[in-house]
Amino acid sequence: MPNRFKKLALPITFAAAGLVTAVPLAATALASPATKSATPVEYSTTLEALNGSGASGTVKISLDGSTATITQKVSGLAAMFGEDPYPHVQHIHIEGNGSCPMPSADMNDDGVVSTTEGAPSYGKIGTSLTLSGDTSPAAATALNVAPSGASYDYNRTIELDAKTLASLEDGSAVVVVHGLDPSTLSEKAQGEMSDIVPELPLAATSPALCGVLTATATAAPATTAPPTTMPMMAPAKPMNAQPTFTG
Ligand SMILES: [Cu+2]
Repeated sequence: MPNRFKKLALPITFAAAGLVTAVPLAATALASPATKSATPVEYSTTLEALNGSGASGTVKISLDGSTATITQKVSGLAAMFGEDPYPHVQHIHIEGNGSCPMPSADMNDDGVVSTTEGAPSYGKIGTSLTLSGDTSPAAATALNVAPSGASYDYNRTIELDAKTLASLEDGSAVVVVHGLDPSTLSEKAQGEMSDIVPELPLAATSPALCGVLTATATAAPATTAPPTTMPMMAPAKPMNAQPTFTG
């Protein structure tokens, strides 16, 4: 890279003044990726119940370049699927409206906003938040690597693809956790099969939690720490001296 830069810079030295401005531009372009990876960005969301699941949760994503450290806590989800802990497939959905669907998204009036019916709001699957292995959309309905049970903590560091990263940046990345307790569904919905996995009941794949990821903070670089602490320390002196002033 330095070699290429020298070759590029040489002809520019002989060029007209107008072209010289290309040098700082090129330098900025080379420097920016390093700056980006040195300053992790944090995204987070509060997961809200969908389809009357009564569940709740939080998700935090610390992003360093394309490496995402995901910290998620959920509770109140459907606990059992027959004899087994209920598997909850979960994803970062992308390229939708960057929102969670309203009950009015239920197009077939079965009382459930299915995964497909919610898609105009939260978009398609960008990343599968699995316990291990594949995190691509191909692993979207892999029940054996889905977190399970009514409550769980999910912690995993994964690589995000370009599409998911782009949606995080433009505010259209949405976390969706799937899997409803069938007994809470309407009679009509209880008799239906899943819109995305035909061999499963509708309840198994329908969304139970949803939250739009927003950039909450840029991890403070060490250089900004002193200015932040200085003003906080300054009022401490008058407060300590307060008895003298009031007396
Ligand atoms: Cu999903």
